[in-house]
Amino acid sequence: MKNNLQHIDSEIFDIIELEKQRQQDYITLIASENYTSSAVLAAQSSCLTNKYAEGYPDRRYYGGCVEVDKIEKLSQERLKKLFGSDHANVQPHSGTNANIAAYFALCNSGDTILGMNLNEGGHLTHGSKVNISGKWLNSHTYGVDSNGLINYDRVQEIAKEAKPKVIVCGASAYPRQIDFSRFRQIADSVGAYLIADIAHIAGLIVANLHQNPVQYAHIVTSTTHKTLRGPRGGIIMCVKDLAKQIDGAVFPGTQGGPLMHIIAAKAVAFKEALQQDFVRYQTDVKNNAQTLANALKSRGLKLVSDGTDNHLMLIDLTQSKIGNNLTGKEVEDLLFKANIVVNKNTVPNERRSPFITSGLRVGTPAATTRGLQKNDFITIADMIADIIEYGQSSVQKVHAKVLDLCKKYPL
Ligand code: DSN
Repeated sequence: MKNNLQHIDSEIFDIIELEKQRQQDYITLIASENYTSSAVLAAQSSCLTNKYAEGYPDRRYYGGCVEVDKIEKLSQERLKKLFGSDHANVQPHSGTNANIAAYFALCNSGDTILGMNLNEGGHLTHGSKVNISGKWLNSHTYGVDSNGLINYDRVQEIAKEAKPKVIVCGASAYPRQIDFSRFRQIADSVGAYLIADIAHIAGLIVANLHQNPVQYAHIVTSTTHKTLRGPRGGIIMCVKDLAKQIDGAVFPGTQGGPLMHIIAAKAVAFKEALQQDFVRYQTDVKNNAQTLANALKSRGLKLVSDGTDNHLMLIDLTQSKIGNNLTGKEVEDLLFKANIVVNKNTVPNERRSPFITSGLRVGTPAATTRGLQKNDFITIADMIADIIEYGQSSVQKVHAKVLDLCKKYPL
């Protein structure tokens, strides 16, 4: 029998079915994507989407919030437990919203912030001039050195000159550990607040595979759908003293009604992340990234910072021994034809536009969720290297191998 969606809107139903098949038939190596559990999906598509609940538990602007209050409280408590934080706000609709609210809590228009340069691994909301964080605030940036690493002494010098009110650390494309405690020392030395954006590495932090910034940063922001494997959304944690400011900056400062179905799905994801299995999964993510990185290097590909100690790596095509004339966009397109999905990415000292780029960002969280093992990641490295080395002529062969792999690991 046709299900309701199929009956009412077969156009949307059919496209969703096609996307389901695409997800089944492609290997996802986009470092920021993952597959949620069916429990998360169930909460996300529940009747909670029907409820308005502006405000916070026990302090709402609408009636009928008894049940959603319980959900938001559970979500907050689980999040606090997961990271050991004093205060949690689970309402941000996304990581971007979380960061904007964090600035809104601390800054006035025109205040100075210091964040990581977008081209060298940062995020749009860390002060990019095309984002509200770089337009509404006076943003300065730090980057990486010639080895692809954050040079903390240099960050200290820039902070001393810029005198920021806020330093933002965390990244979207940085393959190495981030020293949050050093960032806090730098922030303290110039009297700045420290915001740590852990969107990419949140899962690794939960599993104790990366330093936890909660004890160092005044505010910690994240998404919930990357390594954390929850629904699409954002979160903020902070020290007690800033709790009121953060809550006010999220609602009514920068958002209206919270998405209660998503807040429930976040709670489910936090419960899953509190299980021992989650630690095993994160350990696999990290080990698989190292396997992939080493195998790519052995084929002559150059990785920014020469490797990884988290879930992602950046291939620098300009420095690699193979595929030297290809751009990030060309390789992304060729890999897509072979059913491997990655994203082109700028590399340090990038000469090309963000639409073309000289690099690729590759990550293991989604494929690890799918169940791929160490040997599969060695195979994937060879497939990527074949595409880069032999171009179009290798696409058909790699495509057939990818389909075999996808069949072996159904979603
Ligand atoms: N777009 C995300 C990523 O891919 O890293 C960051 O917001």
